[in-house]
Amino acid sequence: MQICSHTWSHPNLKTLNATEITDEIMKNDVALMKILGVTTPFLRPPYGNYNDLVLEVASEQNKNLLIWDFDSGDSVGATVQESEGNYTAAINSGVTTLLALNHETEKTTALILAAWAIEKLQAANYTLVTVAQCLGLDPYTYVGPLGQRDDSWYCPEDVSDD
Ligand SMILES: *[C@@H]1O[C@H](CO)[C@@H](O)[C@H](O)[C@H]1NC(C)=O
Ligand SMILES: *[C@@H]1O[C@H](CO)[C@@H](O)[C@H](O)[C@H]1NC(C)=O
Ligand SMILES: CC(=O)N[C@H]1CO[C@H](CO)[C@@H](O)[C@@H]1O
Repeated sequence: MQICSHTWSHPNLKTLNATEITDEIMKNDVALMKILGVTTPFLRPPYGNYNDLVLEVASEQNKNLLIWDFDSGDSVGATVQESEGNYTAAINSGVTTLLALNHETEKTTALILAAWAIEKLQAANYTLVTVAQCLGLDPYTYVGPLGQRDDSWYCPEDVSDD
């Protein structure tokens, strides 16, 4: 497991200015530091959306952007069976690496699809690694003690769970 950033409130970063992008990155960094005691050098932009400004601000904030090259389809309505078909097609195509997009917020992904995919990929001799392991980079730029929950721990109600 490796925890990365996905921004604070899941916006389309292409629609934000530099200040707003910085705020989205920093707020989530503060939360990860409080909850887990880590700083991540990786960020997956919501919807996979980014532009030159996003790249520039991410770089200033010491973040590498992560993009997938395989989509299980779980967040856009694929059933478990359809997602399994997508994995099987990818495996059968002979690709040697897969950076797979899945959403644990989809209950069936967490409870059924993930276990199925792990078994199939391992049976096909894929080695499962974190992104950091794949790139030979450190998973975190800082690892320290967990924070203690206090009044500053809250979630705004408008945060999307996608
Ligand atoms: C960025 O957008 C925010 C909110 O729309 C606005 O208040 C702020 O002035 C903008 N900052 C810059 C530098 O354009
Ligand atoms: C996986 O690797 C093992 C050991 O090298 C080999 O026997 C097996 O045929 C491979 N399986 C596939 C599906 O390539
Ligand atoms: C992202 C992706 O490839 N999704 C496909 C998964 O499988 C379903 C059903 O075959 C397709 O409709 C999706 O396009």
